[in-house]
Amino acid sequence: MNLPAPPPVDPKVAMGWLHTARFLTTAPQLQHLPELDVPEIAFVGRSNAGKSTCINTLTQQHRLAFASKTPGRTQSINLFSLGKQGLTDAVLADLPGYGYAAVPKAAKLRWQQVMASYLQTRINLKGVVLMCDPRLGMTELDEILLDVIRPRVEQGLKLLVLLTKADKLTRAEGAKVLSIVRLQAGGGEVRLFSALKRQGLEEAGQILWQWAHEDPPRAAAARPLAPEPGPEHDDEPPALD
Ligand SMILES: Nc1nc2c(ncn2[C@@H]2O[C@H](COP(=O)(O)OP(=O)(O)O)[C@@H](O)[C@H]2O)c(=O)[nH]1
Ligand SMILES: [Mg+2]
Repeated sequence: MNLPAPPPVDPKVAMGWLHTARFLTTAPQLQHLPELDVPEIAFVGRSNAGKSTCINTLTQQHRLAFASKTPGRTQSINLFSLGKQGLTDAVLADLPGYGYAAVPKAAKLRWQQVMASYLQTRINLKGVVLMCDPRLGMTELDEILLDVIRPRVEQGLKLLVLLTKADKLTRAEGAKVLSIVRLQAGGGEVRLFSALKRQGLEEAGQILWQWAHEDPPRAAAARPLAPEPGPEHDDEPPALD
């Protein structure tokens, strides 16, 4: 049964939520990742696709994910917490970029394996944001990644493909690449995105907010800041209902 789509969240709410991002931890290997019971949203893409710039723009924190001119450098999974009043209700995971030619082959293969097992086994993974440079389109490595996550996407894992640096495309080029990648993204959403022009920014924020908030909050996640249960009040007036 298909439930009607909920109304989109106010973009101000979605962006305000993303702006709460703060560094949580860095994990050089999968076994170093903390077990979490809040929804996790992973950012993946080729080196130089604009992933760090995208994360920094969405979270409005210009050094959260290091945008760099030396691609292939980030070799760990970095987690960032999201949520108001210090309460973590979701986590962003910044995965190492792939496909950078100068990275030694053994290191490349190791990272492909780490990434694949992360995407296949991370229990609280709720959605994947795949960033692609639309001038390259979906590359072979992007396709491999989509194949890796396809079984989970069929079971409800969310997918958003962001075609980055859209400011470099004409309107016609943008429309064309959008229609091609929509066919390739089987079941995922696809949007044009430009950090430079802030194109598609709020819409991406709304999609991520929706992913993180469509299930009722888990009691365990909300516990740290929930008020202690007070003593029963015998003198309270009976409820008028
Ligand atoms: N024109 C343009 N360039 C961008 C945009 N986003 C990123 N870039 C550039 O693309 C290059 C790679 O960006 P970066 O975020 O480091 O990519 P990453 O390797 O995927 O993390 C940098 O030179 C950025 O300045 C964008 O929206 N528009
Ligand atoms: Mg980067």
